[in-house]
Amino acid sequence: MKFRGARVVLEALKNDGVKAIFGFPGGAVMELYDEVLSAVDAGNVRHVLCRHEQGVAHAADGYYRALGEVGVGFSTSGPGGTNLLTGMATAFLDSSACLYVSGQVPTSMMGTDAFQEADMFGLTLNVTKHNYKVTDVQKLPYVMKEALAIAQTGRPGPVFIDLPRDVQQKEVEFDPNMTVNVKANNNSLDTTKIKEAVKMLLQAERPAILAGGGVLMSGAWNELVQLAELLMAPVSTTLVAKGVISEMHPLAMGMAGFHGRRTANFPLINSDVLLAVGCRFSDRVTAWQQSVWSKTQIIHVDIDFAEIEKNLPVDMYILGDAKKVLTEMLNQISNVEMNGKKLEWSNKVKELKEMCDCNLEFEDVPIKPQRVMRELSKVLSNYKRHVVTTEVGQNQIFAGHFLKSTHARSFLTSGGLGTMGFGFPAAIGAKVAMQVSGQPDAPVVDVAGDGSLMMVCQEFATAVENEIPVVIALLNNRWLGMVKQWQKLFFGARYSATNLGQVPDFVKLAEAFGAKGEVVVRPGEIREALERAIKEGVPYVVDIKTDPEEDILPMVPPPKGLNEMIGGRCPPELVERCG
Ligand SMILES: Cc1ncc(C[n+]2csc(CCOP(=O)(O)OP(=O)(O)O)c2C)c(N)n1
Ligand SMILES: [Mg+2]
Repeated sequence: MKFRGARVVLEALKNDGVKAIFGFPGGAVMELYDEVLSAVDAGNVRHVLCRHEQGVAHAADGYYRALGEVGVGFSTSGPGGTNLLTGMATAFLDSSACLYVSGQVPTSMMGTDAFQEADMFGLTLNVTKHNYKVTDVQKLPYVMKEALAIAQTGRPGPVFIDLPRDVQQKEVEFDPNMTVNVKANNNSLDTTKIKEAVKMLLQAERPAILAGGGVLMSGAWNELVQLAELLMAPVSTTLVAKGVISEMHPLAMGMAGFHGRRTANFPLINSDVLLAVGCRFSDRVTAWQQSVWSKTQIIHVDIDFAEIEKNLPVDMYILGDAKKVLTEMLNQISNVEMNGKKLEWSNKVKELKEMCDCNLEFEDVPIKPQRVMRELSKVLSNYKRHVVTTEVGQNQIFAGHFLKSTHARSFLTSGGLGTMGFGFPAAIGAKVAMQVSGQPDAPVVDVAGDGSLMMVCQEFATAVENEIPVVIALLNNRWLGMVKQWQKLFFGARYSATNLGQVPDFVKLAEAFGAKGEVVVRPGEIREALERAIKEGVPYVVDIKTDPEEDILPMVPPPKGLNEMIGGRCPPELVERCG
């Protein structure tokens, strides 16, 4: 069939099963948006008009993270494209499969500093897995197919297409069954190495597992839990992988890293064999002293060879998709005898976990953020499927520590780039994902900070207008709390530019957009307010006045290692045992 370029984009998306597009139009995508209208009218796809292209980018990312299907975002050229960049970098650092398409000035005008011309190809080079500038419509069908495949094959990542206006207008033959050849390094597994790794883990006295985002992306969470149970190995997760093992599971130790839990860090550096799956040993996880990791023999499983020993030396690596590798490990596990001492270790870490499951029933006013997480966990435990997103700052780390995530793809956060303003649009994307996949009643809650929410509060309009009932659990401390915490701890409490002063009345703000909200000042009111917000079925902000003096601790102070955490409310016997 012959189509104009703009239609080819929509046809290729339909062909790939894409059910939603997030976008914001403009002069350079007039044809593309003309085709969006036809596709929407034909019932092929839903289009969500966001109110800022950063919102577009994060919403597409949130959609992917919640559903595991490619997130798609459209923008116009120039400022539309540059507004996407932060979201693209966010998706890139957390390996989200997204496809972003921007319009571009006509090919005849490229390089003339034409109106709304920005070199998006150049600008996106370093924040995408792959990018294209399509100047010949004949190439567009293949590019569309290949771009979708690259985003979703192997280690996922965002792909960008720069699409000049005349390429959208010209016609080309489109064959929906055209095949593309995208190679991923997940084809042949090194079974000998896997056998050896299984042997090491079975013979270990103190095995441990560190699970990263790769476990989510490959859908390997069941295999992970099965392996952990067979090995009696505690599982710590990175921040983005929260939920790959239910945090109610006795072997789930929580979020690791320099802002992580003592109980999650302890097994990483005190195990004799550590299996790290789908993680990249980012500086957030390793902290600043790598030598403390040298006591353990590390087996690193990753799909991306570039991650092997990029950040931390390892003793063995296995290249491959996490699900395939873990499945093969499970196949081989009966071959070797188990080291009997495992039970002792397993009981010890379980004991630590229980010790660390501290009382969060704070009655204080202003409210302690820990109490909010406790109440939110309780409310969400009534819903088998739910999604929590976070902004960035203390709100994110309080959620990382104290929210009990119970299933995969239920905790979406900007781990790599740490982008304030991610949570709200990502929640919108996640809720759309729930809606288009037949789970419209799954609650989606953004754990927000006041500073972060102000960066993207125009998206209330998106949520209201498109009937996307997300809930914002706002930890309103009137500060850029995390930066303030660092100033308190490491800069002699010299608070430079972190007091937000007069923050808006967030309930009125929500109401101005047609959303709803309420203020919560007492801990006893949190749960009912959250329940009301979820049941209301409209975008809803629960504006919780929290204590600006409550820091999120423990943490590793720079330039220390994971064994030197400071602060926190952990019981002294736990501190003594974990360090
Ligand atoms: C876009 C962006 N700008 C600046 C920062 C640096 N930063 C990290 S946390 C933080 C404070 C966030 O404040 P708020 O959203 O109120 O969250 P809180 O820490 O108070 O919970 C800042 C400014 C960032 N992460 N992202
Ligand atoms: Mg704040």
